[in-house]
Amino acid sequence: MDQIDKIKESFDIDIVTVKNTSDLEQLRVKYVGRKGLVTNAFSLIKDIPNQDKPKFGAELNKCKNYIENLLTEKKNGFGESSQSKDALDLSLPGRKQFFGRKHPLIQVEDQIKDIFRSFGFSVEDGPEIETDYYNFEALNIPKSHPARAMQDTLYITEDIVLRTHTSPVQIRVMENTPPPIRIIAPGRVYRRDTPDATHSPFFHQVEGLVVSDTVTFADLKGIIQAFAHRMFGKDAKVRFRPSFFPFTEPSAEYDVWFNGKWMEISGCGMVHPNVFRAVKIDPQKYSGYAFGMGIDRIAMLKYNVRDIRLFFENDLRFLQQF
Ligand code: 2NM
Repeated sequence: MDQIDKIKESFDIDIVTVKNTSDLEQLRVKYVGRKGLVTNAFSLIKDIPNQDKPKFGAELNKCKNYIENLLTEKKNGFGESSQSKDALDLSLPGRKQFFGRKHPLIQVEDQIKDIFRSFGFSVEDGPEIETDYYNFEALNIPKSHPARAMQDTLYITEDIVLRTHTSPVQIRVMENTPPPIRIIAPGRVYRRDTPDATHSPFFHQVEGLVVSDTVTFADLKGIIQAFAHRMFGKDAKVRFRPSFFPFTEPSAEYDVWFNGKWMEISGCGMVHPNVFRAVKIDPQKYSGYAFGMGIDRIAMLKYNVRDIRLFFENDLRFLQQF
């Protein structure tokens, strides 16, 4: 019985010095391992008088349970702390969530579409690879026109081009839809240009077209004015300057007064009778107006971007500002 008490006392001293799981394992071997102190004590039973055997056995079992329980308790303590260290380090910084956003040109395009939708226009699109007929011929652009020259247009074959404007979309709609027509056609267009701060071989346009038996140049001016107010604010003014396009007559360019200066947006005019004839709309019965604007240009003015190429380089330091 003294032996058992000594084992317990010695264990109680040892257990407080345990610092880690390997110390703990050493203790387990020392006391309850195959050749441990408790295990050895069981072999003493055979030398004990018979009447004392049960008491000694019971006491030794109590001692063994006591030691094993404490070892397990201690081990669980280590287990928890070492597990939380490995699996969940609360000192790590959080992982930042990155949210995507719309490209500034898409933001401006969406804004333009929303404004025209609120005026009752619908949004149409069409192919970026076009035939000579839809890009030029149907738009009353003669074979001799400089836009048709190789140095201005990107040709795929003699008869197939990358569209230089979205007007072919309007032609397709007029071919397929009886008036009244009230549409805009936003999209990417291509010109053979050497890139610099104000030129890119591809850029973005919105063109609009209204065809009915009553529209006049006054309606055209009204819609452009209303658009400018919505896009650039109530102080925006619009001015029209006489101009020339093969597909409209009369034609004008228009500017918007914004941020203290006139900025050139693009052109407009009344649809040329030859364009109506090409799509089999009777120019005696119907009139139409059309206009165009550069999305990239508007975005540059709106956000004060000095180089159009920034829109196409996909540099996040630039794009994340919008
Ligand atoms: C512009 C300027 C003036 C235009 C004309 C047509 C069509 F198909 F009706 F003839 N669509 N777009 C037009 C007219 C476009 O952008 C500078």
